[in-house]
Amino acid sequence: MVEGVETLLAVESGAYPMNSDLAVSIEAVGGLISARLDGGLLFGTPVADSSLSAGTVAAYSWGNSGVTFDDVLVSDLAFARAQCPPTLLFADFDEGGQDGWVTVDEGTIEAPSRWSVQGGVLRQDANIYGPVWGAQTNRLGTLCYWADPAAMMWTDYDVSAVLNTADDDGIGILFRYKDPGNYYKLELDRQWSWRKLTRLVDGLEATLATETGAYATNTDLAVSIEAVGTRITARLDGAVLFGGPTEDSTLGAGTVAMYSWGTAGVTFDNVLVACPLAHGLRETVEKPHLTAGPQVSR
Ligand SMILES: [Ca+2]
Ligand SMILES: [Ca+2]
Repeated sequence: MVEGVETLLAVESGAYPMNSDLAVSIEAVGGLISARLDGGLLFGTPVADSSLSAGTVAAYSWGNSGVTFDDVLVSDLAFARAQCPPTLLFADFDEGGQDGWVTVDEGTIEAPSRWSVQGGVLRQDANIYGPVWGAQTNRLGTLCYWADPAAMMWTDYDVSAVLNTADDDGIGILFRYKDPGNYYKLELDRQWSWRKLTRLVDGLEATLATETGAYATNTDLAVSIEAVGTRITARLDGAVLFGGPTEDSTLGAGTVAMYSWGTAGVTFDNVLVACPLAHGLRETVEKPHLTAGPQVSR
């Protein structure tokens, strides 16, 4: 609401359970707003808006006779993110084309890749893959990495992006990418129904975590990875994958890349790389103290 004029910034369908404690949080950092309900990111992505830059908080009700608010907590994220700027990279591909992004083709079948920026998203439209059809490990796909030299020094960060495909093969995000032989990869595969966290060091692949599970086609998928020290936490639509964080100390720094394996037609949007919240504060922000409050009447 600016000067009494309302603008809709984001909307999605979804109800809330009645007579239940709801953990609602909003993170406002610079021009990015992240809203969460019970820890899950709403709208699939942080929302960009810079109209209002300062102000207090308020509790709100519309047509609710009997709603309670408790444990209101406002934390200073400028303090939490003091180790580095809050936003290292935000790419919405709405302007500037593919500037700064460099592609690497690993696979040789149905190559080359076809990366482009069209309609406000980064696209990859070739079915490029390798080394053989049906490969479950040592996959050779295609990647597009953020080639800023400063990004090669990034150590601890959250990377998130919105992925969408009508195909059913490998899609994902690479992080702490140093060169084509050294990086971490989170890959999701619908056809074979798995998610994998792998490590490539001097060209040798190791699987760090795996679980079964597909992904929805023609649907915006919120994929994120938090890499802090040796702890790696991957999320799909806000839900933590692999049952919790994975520990690995091999690769300490590097940039991010978007990834495709045998997927003809995948889009990437709203790539956000930000400093992770200070350890402990994330728990505080995402899971406010859920005390047993009075029952809410309707
Ligand atoms: Ca966009
Ligand atoms: Ca395919």
